[in-house]
Amino acid sequence: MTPLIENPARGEDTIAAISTPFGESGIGIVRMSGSLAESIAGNLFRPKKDPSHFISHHFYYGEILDPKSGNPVDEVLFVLMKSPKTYTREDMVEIHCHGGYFILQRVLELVLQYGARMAQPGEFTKRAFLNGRIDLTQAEAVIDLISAKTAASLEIANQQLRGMLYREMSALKGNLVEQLVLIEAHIDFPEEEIEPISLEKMKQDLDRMIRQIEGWIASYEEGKIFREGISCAIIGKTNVGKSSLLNVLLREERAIVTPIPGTTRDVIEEVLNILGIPVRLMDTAGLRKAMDSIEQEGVRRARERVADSDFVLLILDGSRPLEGDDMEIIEEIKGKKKVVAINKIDLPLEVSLEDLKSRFQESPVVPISALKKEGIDDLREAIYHCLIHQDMRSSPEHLIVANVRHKTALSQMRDNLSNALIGLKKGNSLEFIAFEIRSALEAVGEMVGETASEEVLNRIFDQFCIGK
Ligand SMILES: Nc1nc2c(ncn2[C@@H]2O[C@H](COP(=O)(O)OP(=O)(O)OP(=O)(O)O)[C@@H](O)[C@H]2O)c(=O)[nH]1
Ligand SMILES: [Mg+2]
Repeated sequence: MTPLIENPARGEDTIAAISTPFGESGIGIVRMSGSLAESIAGNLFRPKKDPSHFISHHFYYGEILDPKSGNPVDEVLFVLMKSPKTYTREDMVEIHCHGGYFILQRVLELVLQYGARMAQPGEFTKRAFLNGRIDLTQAEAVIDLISAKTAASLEIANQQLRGMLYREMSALKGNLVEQLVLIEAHIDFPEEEIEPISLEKMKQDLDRMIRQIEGWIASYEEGKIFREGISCAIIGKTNVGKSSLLNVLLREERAIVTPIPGTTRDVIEEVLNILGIPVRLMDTAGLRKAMDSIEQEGVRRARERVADSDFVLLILDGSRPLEGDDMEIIEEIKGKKKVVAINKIDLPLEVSLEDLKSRFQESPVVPISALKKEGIDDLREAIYHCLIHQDMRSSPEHLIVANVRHKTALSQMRDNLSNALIGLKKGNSLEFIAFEIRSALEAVGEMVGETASEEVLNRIFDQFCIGK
């Protein structure tokens, strides 16, 4: 091992952090990255069998000792990963300790004492980006991966982490550079006019790129649904089975269900996963002319939630003809995105499904029985398709944009390229066209991080946890 360094040279920037969550756990990991990582660890780690040198990417069993007292701090597994095949592309060390708060703190203190400095949030990933292992969109995908709440949001994050967005942007950049070179050649030699064929091809290429970018922008709205989830109020008059449906969807007896109209007073809120979409579902008081002040407040809150929610699940009781309260609610939520469930189909039907389907032409109408748990899968499907138009489950290779920063950059590119295309059609000066294409290229550079400002980088990496 390398000799002990008590006072390492300043400026050698080796970072360290506890990379596992705070609290007690089976294992906890202290991680370091930087040129001093190996020598710092060499002061503290005593392997069970002393190897002549540590082989990169191999685990060693041993102890962390406090070098001053010689006392053991913990029994650990140690791994050294030599640059460049590491997360940050720098030398890295991981010390796998027992996952106790004081153990990890002590090991961290020791590595800091021997020359590492505390890592900032996301600094390991920032180094991976600055050292060119990943682009900015892949760094952002790491945050999404860690915070993914459903399988679908995980899939989108993974797609981005594998570099799909980056590859599309690189291809786009290649195309734009080609156009720019052509245009600039004509700006430099104005006596040579662009041939009509080249001009036509340029227009076609721009048009194709604009359409492709527009497709990605459209995927943002749907991607956002997977990433951030969506809120949905269950509404209907009293006693139609709203609370029963909430319980069935949650697969637990969360809300009180009774045959007495006006059972639910307060709003009951739970998050559930509907085919990969995190849905914040709110059971509300039945809407009717309230009997007492508590119920009045419940109805007021129900209306408030309806107004705030992204879409509503309207429940009608199929075992009774529609009545005044139903009509009022239907009128109230006219403009709202909704799915209509006709409940209690286990009883003789008193409504016509055909009539209801023609009444709600814009929204799916699904017959269900919350009591017998019938039609619930159909309802889940209907909610999914009401929100998501392209089936992402069956096309994992279809690029989904799920980040507002990316969407903003894409909108900028689309606007620049549209201006360039219009300019070409109108016969504007080539300088103007070149300017627009250059602006689009800047937006690409900003998106993948080639030209992103320090402020943008800080904003992104500040969202990370320490140790990632
Ligand atoms: N037959 C039948 N009864 C149902 C069904 N769903 C709910 N019910 C019954 O209808 C009654 C009211 O159900 P709830 O789930 O409390 O209805 P709600 O809409 O939440 O009622 P409020 O909270 O009072 O507005 C209960 O007796 C349920 O068992 C169904 O699919 N079929
Ligand atoms: Mg209820």
